[in-house]
Amino acid sequence: MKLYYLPGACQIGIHALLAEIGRPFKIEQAARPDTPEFEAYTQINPKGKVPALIRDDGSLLTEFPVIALYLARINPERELIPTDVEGEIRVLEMTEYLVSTVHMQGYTRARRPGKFTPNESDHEAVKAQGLKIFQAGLDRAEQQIGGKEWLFDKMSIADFALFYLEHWCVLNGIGTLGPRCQAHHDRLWSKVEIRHAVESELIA
Ligand SMILES: N[C@@H](CCC(=O)N[C@@H](CS)C(=O)NCC(=O)O)C(=O)O
Repeated sequence: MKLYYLPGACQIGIHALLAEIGRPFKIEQAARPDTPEFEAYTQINPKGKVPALIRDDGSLLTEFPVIALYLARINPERELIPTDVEGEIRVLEMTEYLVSTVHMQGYTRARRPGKFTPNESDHEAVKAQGLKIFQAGLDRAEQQIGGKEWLFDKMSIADFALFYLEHWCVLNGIGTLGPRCQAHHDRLWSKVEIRHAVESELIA
C-alpha cells in the first residue's frame, strides 16, 4: 500500500491512521499543480489531489472519508468503525462534516481565499467567512468530545479527520482549540508512531 502526500497537507490524518493501524505501508510525495512534476502525478491520480492511496492490487483510492473507511474495514480488529448501522453512520457523518465542510469550506477559505474569489479586495471577507465555519467545526467537536477521550465512545476514523484540523490549528494559528480538542490532539500526537509518520513528511 502506498500513500501519496504533500508535506503537512490533509493526508496527515490518513498517514496517522496508517501508523495507528501498524501494517506496513510506503509513502511518496505527490506534486502541486504549479510544478513540472504535476503532469506526471495526474497520470497516477487524475484528480491531482492528496490523499491518494495505491492499494495492494495497484488500484487507486481517493477522498479522505472513503480511504479512512476502507482502512478501517480491512483492519476490523482495530475497531476503528462501529459494526452496527447506527454507530457506523454517525462516525461517517462526523468524518464527512469535518472534511467536506470544516476543511474544504472553512479552513480552505481562511487559508486560501484566492480559490474562492479572484478579487483581492474580497479576500479578507472570504477569510473571515472561512474562519467562522472552521471555528464552528472545532467548537462542535469540543462539545461532542465532552467528558470522553474521543469523538465517540471509542477511537474511530472520525478522530483522524479531527486530528489533522487540530494540527493545522496548532501549527498555523487559524482558529482556537478548546481544552478537550487540545487534549484530543495531544493524545494522538503523543503516540510515537503517529508523530514519526507526520514528521517524516517534512523530513522527506
Ligand atoms: N475531497 C478531497 C480533497 C482533498 C484535498 O483538497 N487535498 C488538498 C490538500 S489538503 C490538495 O490536494 N491540495 C492540492 C491542490 O489543491 O492543489 C478529499 O477528501 O480527499
